[in-house]
Amino acid sequence: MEAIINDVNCLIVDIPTIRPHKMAVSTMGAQSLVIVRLRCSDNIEGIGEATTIGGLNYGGESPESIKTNIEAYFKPLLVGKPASQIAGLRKLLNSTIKDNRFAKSAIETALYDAYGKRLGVSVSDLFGGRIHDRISVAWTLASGDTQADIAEAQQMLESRRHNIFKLKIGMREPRDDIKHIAAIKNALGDAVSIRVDINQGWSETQTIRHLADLANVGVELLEQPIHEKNWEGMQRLTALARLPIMADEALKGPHDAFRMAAGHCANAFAIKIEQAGGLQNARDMIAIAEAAGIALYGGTMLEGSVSTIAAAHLFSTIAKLEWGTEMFGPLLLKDEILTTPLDYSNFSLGLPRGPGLGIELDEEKLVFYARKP
Ligand code: MUC
Ligand code: MG
Repeated sequence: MEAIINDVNCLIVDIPTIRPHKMAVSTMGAQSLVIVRLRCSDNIEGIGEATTIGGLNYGGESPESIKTNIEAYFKPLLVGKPASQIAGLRKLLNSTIKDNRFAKSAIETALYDAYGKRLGVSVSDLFGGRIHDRISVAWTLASGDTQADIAEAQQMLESRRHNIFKLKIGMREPRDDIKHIAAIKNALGDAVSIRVDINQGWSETQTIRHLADLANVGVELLEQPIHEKNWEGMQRLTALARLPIMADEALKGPHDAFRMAAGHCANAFAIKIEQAGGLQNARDMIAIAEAAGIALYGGTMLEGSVSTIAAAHLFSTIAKLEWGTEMFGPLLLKDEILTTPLDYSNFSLGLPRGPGLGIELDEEKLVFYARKP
């Protein structure tokens, strides 16, 4: 008998970060994960996650709005529907609910998790099967202090956790940022790859002025330096061919990916399942990038373990992730909400083998960190 969706529940879980995470958009001291639990008539539960950065600092959806919208608008559409008809449910949600990409991603993740558990296969199997058992994972240095960043990076290298570092810049004067990057690169040497993310903090002219400096101090990739709507500026920066330019905030789904690819507005795409509106949209964006010869990077919204591993399942099925991934979100949090933490070792994240997402929520931790009304 066909499994039916019986219930959809949402929980906001607030977990402190291991240190303040400073970005041009906001400084984060805690992360709020919206955990979605989708109960089906065959007793299978699918789990998903929607997580934003700094409440409304990064985009139009906040943890609170995601929970409210799922409960008020998504749930009535989903309850009573066949749980395995994911394409049909996606069509229903997209035709009834505008935007809300993060909420849609959480629901779609939960549907794939439940479907995988039902069939006894992993989410990566549902996307064609994994090509990689492990994916490389960068770490973001964003303490705001150069010496603290160096010490943190050295610790990551010694423990063989990360050797690729993304630096968050754009809060200081550009010349101070360049000194900050140079000091970190000099201290760490050639064993590491350094990229920078400006989170739209610079103007196009500022970026043009400092492209050569960034390249000279060893930056390998420049992420979203200018405003997300300034696609022509991204196109001009890419055409300068001084540094590979990666689009992040500009990419809010397959339409953006297509238009950015057609306009030669980036050399690389940061693919984020939540920004994309879900796993399938992210897969479509990947296909567009592959067809256009645009390099791929697995991006994060500093998500917890559920969304992180969902994205990792998808990324494991991609033939070439030229710039690796930054699926380190759970490591930025002081505590883990899974019974078995994700496997971070040897500069990479290992994919679990179990059905669905292959993870299990720790109920006690959820109760402990759940936001109280
Ligand atoms: C972003 O803009 O890429 C990803 C890593 C990190 O530190 O911040 C995020 C968001
Ligand atoms: Mg970014």
